[in-house]
Amino acid sequence: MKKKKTVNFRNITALMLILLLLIGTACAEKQNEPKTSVDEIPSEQGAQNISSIPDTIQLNFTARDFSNIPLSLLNDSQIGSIVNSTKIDDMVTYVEYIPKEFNEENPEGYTYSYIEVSGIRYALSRSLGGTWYDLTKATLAETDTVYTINEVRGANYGVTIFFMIKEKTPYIISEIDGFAQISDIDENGTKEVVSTVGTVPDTSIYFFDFDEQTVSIANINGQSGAEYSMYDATTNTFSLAFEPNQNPVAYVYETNERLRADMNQNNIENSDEPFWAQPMEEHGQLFTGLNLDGIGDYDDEAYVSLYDWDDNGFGRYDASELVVRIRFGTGDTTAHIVQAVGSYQFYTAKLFSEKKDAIVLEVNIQYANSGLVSVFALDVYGPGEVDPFPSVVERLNTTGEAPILSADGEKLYTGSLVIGTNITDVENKPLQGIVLHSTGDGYRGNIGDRESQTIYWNGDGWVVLERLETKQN
Ligand SMILES: [Ca+2]
Ligand SMILES: [Ca+2]
Repeated sequence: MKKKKTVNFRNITALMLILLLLIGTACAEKQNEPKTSVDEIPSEQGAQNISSIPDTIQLNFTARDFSNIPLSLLNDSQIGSIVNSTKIDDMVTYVEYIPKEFNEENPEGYTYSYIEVSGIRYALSRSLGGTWYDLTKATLAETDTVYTINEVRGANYGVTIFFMIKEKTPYIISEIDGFAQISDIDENGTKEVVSTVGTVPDTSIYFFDFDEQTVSIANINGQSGAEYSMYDATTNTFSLAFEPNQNPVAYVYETNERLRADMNQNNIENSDEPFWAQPMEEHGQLFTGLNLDGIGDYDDEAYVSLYDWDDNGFGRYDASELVVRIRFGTGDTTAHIVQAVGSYQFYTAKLFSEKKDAIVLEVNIQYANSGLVSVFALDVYGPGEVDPFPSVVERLNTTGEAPILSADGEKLYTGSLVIGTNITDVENKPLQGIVLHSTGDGYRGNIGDRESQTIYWNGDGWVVLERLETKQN
C-alpha cells in the first residue's frame, strides 16, 4: 500500500497550533460536555488489548449547505498602514494592515487582514499574527479551489475560514472549528479536511461537494466511541484510543467512509507479544561501501542479521531467518529475508548489471557445520529503477526440493550444494558468474565437493558455462 510521506508546512504549523489552542477551543466549544481530566489522555506505556478494538468504524457524514456569506467590504478609511501584501493569484491579493485607530471593534494586539479582489477590498480576519495565519489557496479536486485563513475568536478559540470567489466576489462557504488540515486522506485524488479540537483531542473529517454546495462532516469520537482521536499527516493515519491508558490504535481512512485498523502499524506496538515469540538476534554484521543501486558509487550498506525463534537453542533451520536490511546512499531502505541457520558468506558481484552489484549469500542449512549450503542471488533495485520503491528480486534460491533448471532446461547442479561458493570473472563476458560446488548425483557417504559449475545470468535465466569434476574420493 502506498504511504503518503509528504509533510507540508501548513500541516506542521497546523499541528503546532492545534496543541497551542486546544485548551481555548475546548472551553469555547465543549462546555456542555462532561469534563475529562488530563490524566485520561492515553499513555504510550499503557496496556493494550488489540482484540477489544474495532477493526472498522463506519462513519456517517452529515451534509450542511455552504453558508455563502459574502465578505464585507472594507472602508479604506479604516486602513492605517500596510504591513505586507502577497499576491495569491491573478485575482486575489492578501494584505495585512494596521487599522487607522484602535477601538472596541479593532482592539490593539492583533494582526488585521483584508483581501483585494479585482481592485475591491474585503475585510478578512483578525488574528494573532505570524506566519501561521497566512491566506492559503488549496485545490480540493480538479478546479474546486478554496482559500483558507485561520482566525482567533474570543480568548483563544481557533477557527479555519473557507471562502471561494464567485463572479469576482468572495463568499465564506464554511467555518471549521480548530486549525484544519487539508489532506487527501483516502488517497483518491480529492482532498478532505481534518480538524482536531479539545484538551482530549477530538477529530472531525469534512469534505466539500461543490456541485451540491455542501460540506459534510463526521466526528470520529462521537461515532466510534473513541475517547481520543488525532490525525497524523506524516503517516496519513488516525490514532484512536477507546479507554484511558490505552495505546492509541492507528486507523487508515478508506474511500467508503470507513476507518480501518492498520495492523501493520499496530503490531509494532503490540505489547501482548510474549517473550518466546520475540526473535532473538543471534548475530548481526554491517557491510559498507556497496554499490547496489548504481547511484552515487559505493555509498550503499547492508546489515545482515540472523534471527532465531528457537527459544530452546537447538539452532533449527525452520526456526531461523537471515534478514538482509539495505540502506542506499539516497537514504531509502529495503529488506529481504532468507531461510538460514548459523553462519553464512556474503558476497557482492556484478551478476545482473555492469553498473551495480548483486548480493550473493551462501548460508549453512540443517546444521551449522554440515557443510550443506543454500545459495541466494539477490538483484537489488533502488527507488525508481523498476518501482517507485526499492525492491529485491531473488534470482537464485536453492532451498527448494525441485532441481533448478538453466535457461536451456538442464539442471544447474546435481546432488546437494556444499560450501565453497565463489564469484568469478568470465572471459569475454561483461558480467561475473557464480561457482557452485555440489556433491553430484548418486553420491553416498561423507558429504564432499565432487563437482563444480560456473553459472552465468544471460538476461533470461541462468546458463551453465562450465562443469568440472573437482574431487575423486
Ligand atoms: Ca480523498
Ligand atoms: Ca548507491
